[in-house]
Amino acid sequence: MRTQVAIVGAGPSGMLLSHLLEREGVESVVLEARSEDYVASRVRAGVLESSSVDLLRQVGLGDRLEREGLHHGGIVLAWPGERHRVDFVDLVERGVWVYGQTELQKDLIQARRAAGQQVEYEVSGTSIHDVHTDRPLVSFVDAAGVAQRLDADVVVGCDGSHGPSPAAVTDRRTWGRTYPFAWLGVLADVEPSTDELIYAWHPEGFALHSMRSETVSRFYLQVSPDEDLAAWSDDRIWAALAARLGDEPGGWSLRTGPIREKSILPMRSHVTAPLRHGRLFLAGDAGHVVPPTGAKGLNLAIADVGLLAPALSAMLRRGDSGLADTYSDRALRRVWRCTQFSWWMTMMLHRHGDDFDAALQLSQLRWVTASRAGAQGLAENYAGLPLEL
Ligand code: RFL
Ligand code: PHB
Repeated sequence: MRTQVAIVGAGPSGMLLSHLLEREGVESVVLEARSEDYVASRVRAGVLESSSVDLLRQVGLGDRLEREGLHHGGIVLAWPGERHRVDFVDLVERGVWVYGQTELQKDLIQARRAAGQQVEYEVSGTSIHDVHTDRPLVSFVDAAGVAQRLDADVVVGCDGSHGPSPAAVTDRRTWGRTYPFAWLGVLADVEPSTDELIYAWHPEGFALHSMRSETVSRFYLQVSPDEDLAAWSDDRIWAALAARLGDEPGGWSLRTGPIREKSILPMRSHVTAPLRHGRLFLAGDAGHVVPPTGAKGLNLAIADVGLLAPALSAMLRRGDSGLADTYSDRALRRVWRCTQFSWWMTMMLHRHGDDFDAALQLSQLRWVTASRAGAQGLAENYAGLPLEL
């Protein structure tokens, strides 16, 4: 097989890149290790920044998002006895959209299918070769078990943090942090008990109340990284959520309902640089991972491919490699901003250390909610910065 851009990974970064390239008149083939059903039903992120939504709208992917997505003008920060709204629209004149990554993934799959895009699902043995020549290639075994070879002008690794492409950047430098806690994620068929997301600090650990629709709620609880999921019955989950989110007789109360899915997610920060090695480029989680507290991972994946698609188009259609040469530096500026913000939100909200750390966290929460300057910093980062920083 031969194409202009070989894309490894059909998650949001790979599928959106393929969509953007087609609009630029550049052909691609997408290779994916999992099945289409698996990719379309993975429960993951839920929050889109306004710049992500602007990009999706501009390229014809905003219709269902605008119909079914929930526009939120702020978030609530809570700790025992206190609840404060951070009003993004007032502070930075933009909000965010709650729209599940699953839904965006379905929109991407549908748009690529309508365009006749070649996506090879259930491939194995993906291996990237010759990235220092102008004819790089990807070898793989297709779903029928036949060995294949895809020749391309450029290969883009959109294969997440466990795929083969990050390791193919042999001169890379990496930075990382593994946090001493994890999230227990819960999806429940119950009407949300709040209009906006609640991020709660609590002596027993962080809790987050998010949502997917008017009938589906999403929750997270801070747990230990080696937590046994079997130790968390539905009753224990609801009791912990009620306590940490601040359910009080006569005050705010948590609605409960059937739990559809629960899983444990490790939390880490990780950055790889550069995001280019010869004719191999990295985008999305293949280049960087953030803890989910700042709701940035999916947005960074969207921003990366928003920078990469015009760069590849200029390189492959006009022989102008200027934007491709600066892609890594431009993308990494935003990656480090979001890495710092995600680390900061994580360290402010999760229980760790001793009572001194807890007192510092509470002081910071009070400042961020009482001072306009403090709140504005959070709002500007959470609601999203412009594509180019
Ligand atoms: P993905 O989505 O991991 O897709 C990579 C794809 O590559 C495939 N692959 C291979 N394909 C071919 N050959 C191989 N050898 C391959 N190896 C792997 C994989 O099967 C997969 O389909 O990366 P991408 O596209 O870069 O997208 C990144 C986002 O998925 C991720 O950053 C977000 O989900 C992170 N995240 C959140 N981000 C936000 O912006 N807002 C949020 O609210 C938010 N919440 C979350 C999150 C991530 C979570 N989890 C589970 C990690 C909440 C959670 C719980
Ligand atoms: C989600 O709804 O899955 C979600 C929302 C906000 C976060 C992380 C995850 O910070």
